[in-house]
Amino acid sequence: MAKDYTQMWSSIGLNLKGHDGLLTVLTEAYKGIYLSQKNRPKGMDYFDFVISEVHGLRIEEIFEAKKSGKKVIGTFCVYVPEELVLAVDGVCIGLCAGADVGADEAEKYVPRNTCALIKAFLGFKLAGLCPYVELTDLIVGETTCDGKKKAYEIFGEITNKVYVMELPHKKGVDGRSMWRNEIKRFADKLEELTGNKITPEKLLESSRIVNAKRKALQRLSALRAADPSPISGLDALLINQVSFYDDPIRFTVKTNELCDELEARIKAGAGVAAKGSPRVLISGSPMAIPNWKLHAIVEGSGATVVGEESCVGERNFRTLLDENFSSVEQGIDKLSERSLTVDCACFTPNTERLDNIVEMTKRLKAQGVIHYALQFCTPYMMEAFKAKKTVDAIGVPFLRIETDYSMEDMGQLTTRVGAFLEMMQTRANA
Ligand code: BJ8
Repeated sequence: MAKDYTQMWSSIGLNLKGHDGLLTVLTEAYKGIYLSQKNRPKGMDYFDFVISEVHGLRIEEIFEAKKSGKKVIGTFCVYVPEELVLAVDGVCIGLCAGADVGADEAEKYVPRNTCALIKAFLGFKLAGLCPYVELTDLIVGETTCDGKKKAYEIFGEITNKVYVMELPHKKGVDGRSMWRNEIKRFADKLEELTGNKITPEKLLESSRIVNAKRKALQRLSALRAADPSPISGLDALLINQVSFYDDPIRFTVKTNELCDELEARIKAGAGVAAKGSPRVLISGSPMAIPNWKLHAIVEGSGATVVGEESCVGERNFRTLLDENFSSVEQGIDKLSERSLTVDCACFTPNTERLDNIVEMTKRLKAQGVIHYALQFCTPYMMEAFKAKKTVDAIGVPFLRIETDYSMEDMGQLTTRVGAFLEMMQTRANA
């Protein structure tokens, strides 16, 4: 980090010693996993910079935004519409955490057998290590999986700023109408919090900003279909992770610039691996920053990850919002319709996800699918059964992995992934 931010971190009550330790570990991990990659696009310099300033410059920017009267809204789920936050001039920040931090503290509140993502967001707060949580004015939870639902009650007691949206678990008429009401209630809540009225013009403007971000991510995703892929899965994952907390307009510009470079690479036949290298699709639970574990194993074993069927991946940007509305009420209808196209395993039935796995496997020319579930993530662990059946039916090899954020199983996972890639190649060459 270029600047000394100690004063800023201290003013928001971070645990300075623990925070220094965290940044040291993160910097080392980033060097080892990211900066050691060969043949990276030049456009990744921006994302490297963002990571190097993840608790520095970006926090300073958010501080400045707060000073100018803006409110900061933290979210944990792609069902929560960012458009509404931007329409009240708010700053929207994803708060999911992807590192094994503060688990001992978290386990004083939640059972050991809780998924790592939940333990990490509780752990980061309890250990005083997350500047984003400290800067939020409102933290938005949602009734998705049972673990999150109950964890938000605890998080609410700890932070006093949790607001929960009730997400249905079926997409029938009643579910749709309930979710539409919830989005309206959230819009009212944001207006009350910020004192800003949502107008059709503001909602349209914010919809264009978020749609432009989605389009840039769609473009990046499409380019990964090239053989060889012009970008590593690790770098693409990082960009998706950064999309949850960077300034959306700047992020879109930088992602599009990177895509221009990737298009030139494809034209020149250049990529991150040799043409014909093994290609893998990863499908399942979201990988919050800095969870790079599985991608690092797969790419360290000689394959390229060509897509993420995940919320930190296509589930987040697959569908654009229909901007054809002229009133706030119509806009809310569109927001609710769009978000219900997201195929989270918390829904039943959830056949769209199976269709999307097949579509992505074919479009991205993946020769194998690795199903990734965080340990104790019941929705995705359960859905792995149907995912396997679906992928088996199209004759593509399938590997099911359940893991957490610890490094203890790295050796075992590397062996399993290595054997899977060998089998995948044998089949591809048959
Ligand atoms: S739309 S995937 S972001 S809920 S990993 S906490 S599901 S036990 S994160 Fe998610 Fe929204 Fe669905 Fe996406 Fe629970 Fe599983 Fe933990 Fe999870």
